[in-house]
This record gives sequence, C-alpha cells and structure tokens, in this order.
Amino acid sequence: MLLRMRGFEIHKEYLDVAGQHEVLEALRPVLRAAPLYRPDTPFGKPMRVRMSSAGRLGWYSDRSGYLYVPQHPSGQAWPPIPAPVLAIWEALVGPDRLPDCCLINYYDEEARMGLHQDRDEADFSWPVLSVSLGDDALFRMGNETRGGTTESVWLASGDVVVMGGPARLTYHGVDRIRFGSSRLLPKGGRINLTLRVVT
Ligand SMILES: O=C(O)CCC(=O)C(=O)O
Ligand SMILES: [Mn+2]
Repeated sequence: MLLRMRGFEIHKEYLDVAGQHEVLEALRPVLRAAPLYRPDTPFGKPMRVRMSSAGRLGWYSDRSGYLYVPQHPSGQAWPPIPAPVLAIWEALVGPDRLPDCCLINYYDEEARMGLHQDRDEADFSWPVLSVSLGDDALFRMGNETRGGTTESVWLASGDVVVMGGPARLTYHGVDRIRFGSSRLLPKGGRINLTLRVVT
C-alpha cells in the first residue's frame, strides 16, 4: 500500500517477512566489518542512535561537523552495499544511478532522532530512500523550513519511504520507537537504512 504524506512516498509493507530477513542477513557481514558506533554531534553530545555505513562513502559526524568519508572510524573502507538493499533502490528509484551510501542507524529502546534535513549531499534531485527493519518507529514529517505543523506516521518493519521531489529537503525525525513491537531483531530495537546519492 502506498501512502503519500507531504511529498513522502510511504510504501507500507514493501518487504514481506522473508524479504526483511534477506536484508537483515545481508547486513550481518556488513556490521561485522563495520561495527555500529556512536558518533559525536557537532554540539559535542553523542548521538542517541548507533551508526555505521556501507558503500563508497559513509555519513560521519564529529565535533567539526557532518561529512561523508570513505572509511569507518577503524580506518577500514566501508563494505559494499548489499545486493538486496540495492534491489529496493533499483525497483523504486531506478537502475541509472546507484546510491553511494547506505547509512545504517540502530535505535535501541531510548533512541530517537530530532527533526532535521538531509542536506550533506551534492545533488538533491536524487531521493533519499529509507528502509525500516524491526520495531515500529513514530516518524514525524514537517516542512522545508523549521517550524510549522507536522504529521506523523508509524513505520513498521518492511516499510520503505522515498523522500524525493518536494520532500527531499523536508524536515523529518523519529520521536520514539515501540520497543519489542517486532520479533525480527533478536535483541529488539530498530534498524533504519537510508540510501543516498552523495556526489
Ligand atoms: O530512522 C528513520 O526512519 C529516519 C532516519 C533519518 O532520517 C536519517 O538517517 O537521516
Ligand atoms: Mn534524515
């Protein structure tokens, strides 16, 4: 089922349970090679989510700001984006240009993500595509500038959101997760993947 809200295309139940497991299995070696870590924000506080990346470039944050870098903090290159993840991009965005980065966010019981824009990429004509796995998340959508009214939707495991066109620079965030609502991840929590064309 496709929901459209504020320019966001929300593909509810895009991945069935088998498809969710396939993506999760493909992420395991990625997270072994590039373990989740907790980045610092430019404001000096650590982020609430734990993060890693796959692809040519990974999204990185520290006290000096946000940037894309070719290596995990360990110094190793990020592992490639797994094929089942690229297949979602090819199906919903197209095969002409594949994403440079798959940012991996892990939300534990306490984690959330404040309202923000994704604007560290060079070309906003490409969408950001988000894949949700595990526990439900309350996803909030605002406007192209800070403030104003917002609307929220619960994202469940297997839901895919395309943030493109008018929604590409729309503020969005995750208020909270419903810990334990899904059995996909053995230890609970939520994984969100965002696929991005960076350069
Ligand atoms: O977790 C989500 O659903 C959104 C993640 C996000 O907005 C981001 O990583 O920039
Ligand atoms: Mn974002």
